[in-house]
Amino acid sequence: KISFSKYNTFNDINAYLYQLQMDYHNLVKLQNIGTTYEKRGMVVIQISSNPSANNPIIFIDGGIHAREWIAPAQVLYIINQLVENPANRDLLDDVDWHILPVANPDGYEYSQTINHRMWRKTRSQQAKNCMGTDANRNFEFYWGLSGASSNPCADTYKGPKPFSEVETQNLRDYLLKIKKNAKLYLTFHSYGNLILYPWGYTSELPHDEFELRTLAKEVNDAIVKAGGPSYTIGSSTNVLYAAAGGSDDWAKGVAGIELSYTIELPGGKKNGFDIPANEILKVVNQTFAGMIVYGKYISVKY
Ligand code: 0X9
Ligand code: ZN
Repeated sequence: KISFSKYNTFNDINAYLYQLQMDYHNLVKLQNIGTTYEKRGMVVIQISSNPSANNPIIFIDGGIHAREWIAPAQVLYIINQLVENPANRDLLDDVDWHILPVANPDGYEYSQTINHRMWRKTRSQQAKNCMGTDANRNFEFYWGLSGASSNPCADTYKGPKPFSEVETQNLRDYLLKIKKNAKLYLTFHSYGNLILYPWGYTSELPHDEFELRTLAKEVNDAIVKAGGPSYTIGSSTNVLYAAAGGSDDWAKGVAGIELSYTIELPGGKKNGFDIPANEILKVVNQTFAGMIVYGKYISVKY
């Protein structure tokens, strides 16, 4: 029931993951990494053609921000191509892919209800009349230092404390569990055509900035070659703004996953978050060309 000519519901996305586990049981394993504030299950799909090989892991998530619907669609397409398109089987030879298509399920579902299209945060109760924390300000790495709000009613509310949200706790605990083998962290957002790398909390650059930038350029070249837009490349702070507590900074700074990127996908013409449904497939297919580059890079390096 999932499709790339409409935006799928959280239930349809999860049902698809369970279907893949049944149809491709030698390739796919699901891992429930915990439940959300509203008790939805967060499911990671592990895709591996050789689970005993101790391969390097690429971890991907989408939908940390509820309204950025193209992100779960992109991540779902990556899953679809890795599992169901035999032409991509070689991408599984030396790399395992662990993928969380919807990192903020409560928010995603809420943004699909009437009048709440622009919801960004989680759905936990924070004040009498204000719900939600910005999950991408809630990670414990220079938490609250820059670009985050202390106002529970604000869209960039950092939360009452680091990892106050069960959703960010679940993601944290899973990444800590796989960190030994995890070599690349990719988190999909929208919009703006940006390939961002740390740091987001400071304008200072990481020690391996050259590698982060060079790989991003190769990814962009592949996307452009596939007919996609050209992405702006740089550190989050320098390209966008300073904002501490993001998952990308935490993945690199705490979990030690040195290659860490936030990809801001293309936007739509009117409302930036509303790419017309009939353009989803084009966008996610163009971006997938970049995933091939990431996959090859990790398989050659490790
Ligand atoms: O502000 C964000 O969280 C991201 N942009 S968005 O428009 N999708 O909200 C950018 C995050 C970049 N990374 C960090 N600041 N750590
Ligand atoms: Zn976002």
